Amino acid sequence: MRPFKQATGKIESALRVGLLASGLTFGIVANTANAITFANDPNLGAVSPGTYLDGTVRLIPQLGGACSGALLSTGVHVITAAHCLDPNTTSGQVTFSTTTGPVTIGFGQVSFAPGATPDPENGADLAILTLNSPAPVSGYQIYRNLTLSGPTPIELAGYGATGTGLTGATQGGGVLRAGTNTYDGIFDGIPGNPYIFDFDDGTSEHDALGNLLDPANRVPHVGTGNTEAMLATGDSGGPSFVQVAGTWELAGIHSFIASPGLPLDIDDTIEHPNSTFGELSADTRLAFYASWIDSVTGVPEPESWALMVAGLVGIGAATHRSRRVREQPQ
Ligand SMILES: [Ca+2]
Ligand SMILES: [Ca+2]
Ligand SMILES: [Ca+2]
Repeated sequence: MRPFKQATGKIESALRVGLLASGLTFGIVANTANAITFANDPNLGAVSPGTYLDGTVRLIPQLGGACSGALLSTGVHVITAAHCLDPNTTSGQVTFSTTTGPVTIGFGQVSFAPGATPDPENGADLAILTLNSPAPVSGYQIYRNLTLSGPTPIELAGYGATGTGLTGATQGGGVLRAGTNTYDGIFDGIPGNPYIFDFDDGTSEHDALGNLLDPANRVPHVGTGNTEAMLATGDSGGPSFVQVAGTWELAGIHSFIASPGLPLDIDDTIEHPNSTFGELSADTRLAFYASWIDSVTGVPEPESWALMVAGLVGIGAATHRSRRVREQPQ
């Protein structure tokens, strides 16, 4: 199947407007507690401990406010959005919701992705925190497939604000919530090409990406029903997952929201996206940054293993060859 790729053009100009205009909103995302909004019921997505979502954390940076994050498979690294942290941050705390209650663990090291800035529009919106002690729950494997083959189902989570698609984010955060959506493509206009998805109310009128994408790649998709969810402030840094052979793999880290304005957005909030139906979200695409993630966490990349095996084979061949040379009669 042809790789599904977001096109430039109309979507880019529409998002540019939203991005530039919503700079203030990014600041709010980074510095206040807000949350995932849901199609109909703001309480629909509250998650109880004891599932794979236990690896999703609440992040309290030095500057105050709140974001979200996701535990990596090493059990001592949490990945989040770079824009959640002051560039000089070197410590802070994350809190896990576990079956025995909240567990808070400090971090004393911060690694920013190459190219990361406090502005998500520059891409590379990632940072990895090294915990001072191992997490009490299991972490996530990275989804390493770089291409999408059409709208891809995701589950997204975060500790941000909540509300409904009609109201946008209206209630404060601090509770872990999760819902569903689909990655509709990748955004060419930002380095690292973040995944993009939209908040659908089931109508083609508000199917933002079904209307905005380049016609050649457009796949109308009007949502996942009552569990359709959208990012709100405080969800920044939280995870989106793609299911692979029964396992939820960590595919994206929440980066920003944008409004395409009326009539796709149900209200006129192009300068201040409010997480209503018709808005867009972007997740930093971890497959693009897998090498950097592996270099920070110390997990060898699959390619490194392949190189090591190739190296061993090469040494064996060289030894064999030299022995044959030595054994040649004089
Ligand atoms: Ca959608
Ligand atoms: Ca849609
Ligand atoms: Ca709106």
